[in-house]
Amino acid sequence: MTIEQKRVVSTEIPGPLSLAMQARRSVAVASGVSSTLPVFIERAGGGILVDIDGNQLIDFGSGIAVTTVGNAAPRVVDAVAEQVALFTHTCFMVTPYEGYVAVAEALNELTPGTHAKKSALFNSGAEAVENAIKIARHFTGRQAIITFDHAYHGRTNLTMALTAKNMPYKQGFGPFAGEIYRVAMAYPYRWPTGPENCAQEAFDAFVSQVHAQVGEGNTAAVIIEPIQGEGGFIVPAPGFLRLLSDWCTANGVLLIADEIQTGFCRTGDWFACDAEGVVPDLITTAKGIAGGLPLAAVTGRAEVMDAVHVGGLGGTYGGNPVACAAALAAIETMRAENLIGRAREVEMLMMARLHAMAARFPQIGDVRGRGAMIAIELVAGSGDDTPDAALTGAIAKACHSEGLVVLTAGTFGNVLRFLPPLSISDDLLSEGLDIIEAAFAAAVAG
Ligand code: PLZ
Repeated sequence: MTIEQKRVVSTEIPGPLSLAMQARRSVAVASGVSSTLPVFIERAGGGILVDIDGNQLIDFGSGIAVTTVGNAAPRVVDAVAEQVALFTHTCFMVTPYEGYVAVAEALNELTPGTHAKKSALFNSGAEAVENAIKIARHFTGRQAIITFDHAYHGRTNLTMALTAKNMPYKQGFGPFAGEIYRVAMAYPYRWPTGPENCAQEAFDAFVSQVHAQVGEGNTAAVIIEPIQGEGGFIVPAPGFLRLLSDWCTANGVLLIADEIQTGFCRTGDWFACDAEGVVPDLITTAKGIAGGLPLAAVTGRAEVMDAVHVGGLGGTYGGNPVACAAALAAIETMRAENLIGRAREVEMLMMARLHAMAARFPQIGDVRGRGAMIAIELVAGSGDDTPDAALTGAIAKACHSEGLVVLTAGTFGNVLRFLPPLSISDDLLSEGLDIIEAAFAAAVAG
């Protein structure tokens, strides 16, 4: 069923049917699980989400960077239907099937580097990160893991420990896993001596901190998002990833790139590391890999992946056949529709508009990101970079009531981030940007 690619706001948002459903939900669903915008969705595709009140919302979220190929993308729908009718599950650890192997082959081919690689499949991003750490510790015989300010790696115990932000992710959930050490991120916009010094100074601080507080010889891995996601789409200063990668190689430390949010065409490359020519030892993927079905992976140097004893990795559902069929169809869609090229077009369109807005509104302190992973950081303005979370929330809310789904992010809650599906039209993109601009004009005038 095709959805007309048009925004329709025919009720208040949320509408009466969504409000009634929300009342039902609040009785049945644990309140710790929250929703950015409680409109209940009935259908979705292209760049549109259709709610149960018949409103058609423009999607600048992709379910947090998941539906890169679009919601209910035709190839994904067909592949899932076919697989689900054949068999739904055997458990790869009991009796295997081809789809899992084919996804591993695709990952080994598409991820950065031409060396021999192997993959293992899991269900969620957090589970992939957990397994990457298990593998890194096993291979190196070392325990310490270095993570960064503003990092996000998940909500399980080990990944909470890796994640930087307390509220809402960690508050009251400790104690956290040990042997995790946090260092400063090369965050150009907020680097004290200016963006031009950021890469080298952040790297120097990293080197001395690891040496003094951890010991290179105790360090199993450095884990980094090549563009930080939940932390606010922080693009590390150019050269920082390369410096880290070289240091890791020189010290027998593994570099783990968490490409769960950045991977699979999102940033205008297959993977965000590609833009800097950095080749990580291990890479974690999820989200965009399977067009909305739950699938995640660890891919890495064959000798690292094979260091773990037989039976040491696994899980009941990891690499479920339906999710694997979806992933193969999503990857085929990315190739056939040149979604790398499409992400770059989205970047050009969004960047031009957002830079123009930043010239108009001093509260837009920074415009950053790559491909269809773009954000603006909101501050007090006119030379004052104090984060403005209240303005960020107000603009997000104004966009929501106009039928545009936008997400916020950032350690200080002052980042508006845009993650449209790559199936969105230019018209919807432009209309979404018009809504954002109008929301700014109204908020800063008021
Ligand atoms: N690593 C880089 O972005 C998930 C989290 C939303 P899971 N990001 C969205 C929320 O509030 O829970 C993410 C990520 C990076 C790991 C993860 C974790 O992936 O599939 O949510 O476990």
